[in-house]
Amino acid sequence: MSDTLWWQHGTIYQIYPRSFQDSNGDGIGDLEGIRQRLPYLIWLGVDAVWISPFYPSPMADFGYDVADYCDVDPIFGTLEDFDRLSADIHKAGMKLILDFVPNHTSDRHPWFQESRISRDSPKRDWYIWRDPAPDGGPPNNWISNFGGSAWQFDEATGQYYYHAFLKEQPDLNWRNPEVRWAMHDALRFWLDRGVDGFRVDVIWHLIKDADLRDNPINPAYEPHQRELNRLLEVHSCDQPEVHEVIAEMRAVLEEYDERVLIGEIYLPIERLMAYYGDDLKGAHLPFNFQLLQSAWDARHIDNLIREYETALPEGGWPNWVLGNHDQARIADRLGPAQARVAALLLLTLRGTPTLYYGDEIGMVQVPIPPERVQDPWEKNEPGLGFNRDPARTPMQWDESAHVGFSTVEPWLPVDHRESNRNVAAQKQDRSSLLCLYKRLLELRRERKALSIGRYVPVTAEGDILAFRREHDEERFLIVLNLGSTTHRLMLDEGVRGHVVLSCLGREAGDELSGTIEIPANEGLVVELAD
Ligand code: TEU
Ligand code: CA
Repeated sequence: MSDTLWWQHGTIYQIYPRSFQDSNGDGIGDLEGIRQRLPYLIWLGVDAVWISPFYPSPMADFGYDVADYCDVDPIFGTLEDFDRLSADIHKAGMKLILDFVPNHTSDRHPWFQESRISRDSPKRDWYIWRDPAPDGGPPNNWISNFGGSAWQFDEATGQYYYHAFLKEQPDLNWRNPEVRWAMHDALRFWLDRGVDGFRVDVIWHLIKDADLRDNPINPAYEPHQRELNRLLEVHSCDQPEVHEVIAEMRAVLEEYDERVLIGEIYLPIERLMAYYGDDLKGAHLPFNFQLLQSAWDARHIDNLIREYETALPEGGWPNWVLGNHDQARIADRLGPAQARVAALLLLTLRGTPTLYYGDEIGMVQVPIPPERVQDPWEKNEPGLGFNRDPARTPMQWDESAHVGFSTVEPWLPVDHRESNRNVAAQKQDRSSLLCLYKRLLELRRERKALSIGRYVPVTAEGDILAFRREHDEERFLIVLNLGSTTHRLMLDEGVRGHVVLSCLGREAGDELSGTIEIPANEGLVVELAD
């Protein structure tokens, strides 16, 4: 497909490396484990692998607290392991995307160690240090994403430093050009080693208000919400100057061929679009988390697809995400029947799909006993349902004691509740969710209309969501029933087609015209005839 780039027509698969495959029997996944499982990803038919952070880290936030941007944590292996993995990924014709965490470092990073020594340290201004307020308290009212003040007092120099996440994750000062240059060098380190792109962690956080003004109170705050929501994040993120910083990062990638810059951004559609940048010089793909955050309602989702498509800047490439390591598992949220509908939706929408490991076998939230909680957010704001561990449990390869993930008890519990919720069982069963994913990925590769074709909205009612995808002579109608009763959809006069793929196993080749019945939980890919 030479008219589009790999990150436009391809599918991205996210691996949380602690939980994909353990190769050395310590109960924690590693790079060599990922390499051993590549045949699975090739069989499945994804095009690119994004690996969550594996850099040296004290693991206060499981790798999102980086102590060295240019190495591999011994838990995950070595740089040699990385090179082997990268070589095998590329040999298979796949691409490799790394997770880049530029907003903050670990408090053990040598830069921060040096920064905290004295107020005159050459690295002092690499972080965000401020004097206490007149009453001795924190410099402003900003709240950490994981609860509590976002400021930590440091006895040694009598100042506070800012941390949008844990106190073990001090924020870098991206207004300082030295910080930018150092981080650009880290990008080049991996680009030179052959990585094909980056998913940039909390990219909308990089620049804060120059005067660090207080955030306004959120009048809609309710006590069951995270503490962060007490305030509106008006001054602590999404500042206009961030776009210049992103354009500079993008320019570093442009020194190389066909690399991709993906931004992790939790913002409403209209603010998200700014992250494509002026003249599309920002992120290639500002992550679109709409499906993760919306009620599973056909009318609602229809609206948000239209809204998103309409809001895209000219030439901006869309993308869709169904799950990640911070969110509850999609199959848990929707149940097994709608998880199939969701798969069909993700892989037929216009735009690059990102798939979270395990979602293709319908992994659900795994209960975590209190004594095994790992997530620092749950430890900081316990009992409110924020624990991210249930969506980060070991990949379920088979039915053995440690689900084929490890030879020992893994770092998080494994799920044994369903005997067919694993790769081995679902590979054998043509009606499984895994086989549906595989078939969808195959179809998407075969039929250009489904990957790069136009999106054309179709009017439908009730629980039915419908749209068309078109490219040259190829035309598909996608019809999904997001509800639990049968609905009818009237095809326009003269329109006919045949079923290519069905969530409920309806015969491929079935001819359709006139009024079609769509049972509960059905999803159809219909090829239209002219
Ligand atoms: O997540 C950023 C982020 O905003 C989430 O923590 C979000 O607040 C939460 O999941 C609710 O939607 C990124 C990483 O993906 C996450 O794992 C890290 O903990 C965080 O940044 C800090 O690096
Ligand atoms: Ca291991």
